[in-house]
Amino acid sequence: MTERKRALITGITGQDGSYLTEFLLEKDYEVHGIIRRTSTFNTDRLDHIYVDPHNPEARLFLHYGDLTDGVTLRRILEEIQPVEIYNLGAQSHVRVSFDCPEYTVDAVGMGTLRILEAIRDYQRRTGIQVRFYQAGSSEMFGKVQDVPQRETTPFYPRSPYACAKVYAHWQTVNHRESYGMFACNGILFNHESPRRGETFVTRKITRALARIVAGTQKKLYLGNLDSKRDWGYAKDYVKAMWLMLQQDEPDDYVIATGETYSVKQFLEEAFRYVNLNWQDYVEFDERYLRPTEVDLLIGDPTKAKQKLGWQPAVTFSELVALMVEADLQALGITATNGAGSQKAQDIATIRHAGATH
Ligand code: NDP
Ligand code: GDR
Repeated sequence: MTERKRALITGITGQDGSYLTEFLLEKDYEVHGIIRRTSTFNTDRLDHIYVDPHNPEARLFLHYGDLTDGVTLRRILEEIQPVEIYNLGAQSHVRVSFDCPEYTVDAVGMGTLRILEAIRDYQRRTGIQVRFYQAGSSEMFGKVQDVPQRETTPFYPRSPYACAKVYAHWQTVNHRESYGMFACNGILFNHESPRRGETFVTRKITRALARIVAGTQKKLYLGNLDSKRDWGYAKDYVKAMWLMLQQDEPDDYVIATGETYSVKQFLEEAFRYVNLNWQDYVEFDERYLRPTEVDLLIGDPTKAKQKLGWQPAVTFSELVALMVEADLQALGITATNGAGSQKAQDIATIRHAGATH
């Protein structure tokens, strides 16, 4: 009998961490995650799959730690002895990174270095190889230089968050080349879901829309509506992370849909789903503008398609439908749009059978 694979995930309580955990549990992994101590529970996205660790069937375990605390990271690595590490932890909000640049860079940039160095020492001491995934971002491309953006497109980061991700990217490459580590960078374009953090623009829109339909919110305040993003479905994207670590050689991959839509188009699509006109509800608030904006992101996922056999399953309009539907359901509102509702259910049940949002 082969031994069960053990994975460690930083950022396990986040959108991607929760989907990746489900994915790995389905593949019979034992999954360990690092969580931060908070004054209220922050494990909502994991509660449906969490099993009391006293239960012999338990395969999901949580450990207190922080990417800014290298000693604890090392201790957890030594204790768990994982064969795969997924570094998803980050202060991941671009606008907030302008407000808290030093902390953002510490967690995102230095945090990655801390894990890489811990792995390096662990491997040298034990001779056991650990495969490492770094959660890179399309934000690293920043100012438009090349369309669509691919693995060879130069980086031009436009925020403290993106600058830190560029550092983490190159440090991962450097550890791969210096020490022969199996370390991969995923360069993931925006990916969303009903579990998306409430302050990112897609979820902010779908959540507000549900409240507008419920009659508990009148206006939605947003910033720049003209920026364009390559939006995919988070559940599709965590599979790509895993695929990268199953290859013979470590490499870096762009993960994207290859299509781009503006924030305005997202608004149109979402409000149309409930037969409302977004112009009647959306107001501008300069608070949501960034000192420097990323205007256009569109990725070329050809390499991932060819080498990983990966491709997205959910289209832009299906994604919007899924998110709107989930936020409506959360407020107990059903089937405002019969056809759309059926479509969202089909996506959830057929393409991603058995999983919950
Ligand atoms: P989320 O913001 O939903 O989750 C971030 C996770 O990181 C949370 O679990 C959070 O914990 C944790 N975290 C934050 N700060 C620290 C810290 N100092 N130490 C340890 N953990 C910390 O992000 P996503 O799930 O959307 O994204 C996952 C990763 O992928 C991030 O690194 C993000 O930058 C990157 N990325 C995301 C994309 C996207 O479109 N979603 C696209 C490209 C890259 P807590 O719950 O306690 O706050
Ligand atoms: P992004 O996502 O910055 O692309 O980073 P976000 O949803 O925050 O912004 C997308 C675009 O929408 C515009 N926008 C607003 N954004 C927010 N959050 N709130 C608003 O009110 C608002 N109004 C307009 C923004 O200016 C921007 O142009 C996400 C994060 O998940 C990163 O961690 C990840 O690396 C990248 O995606 C890829």
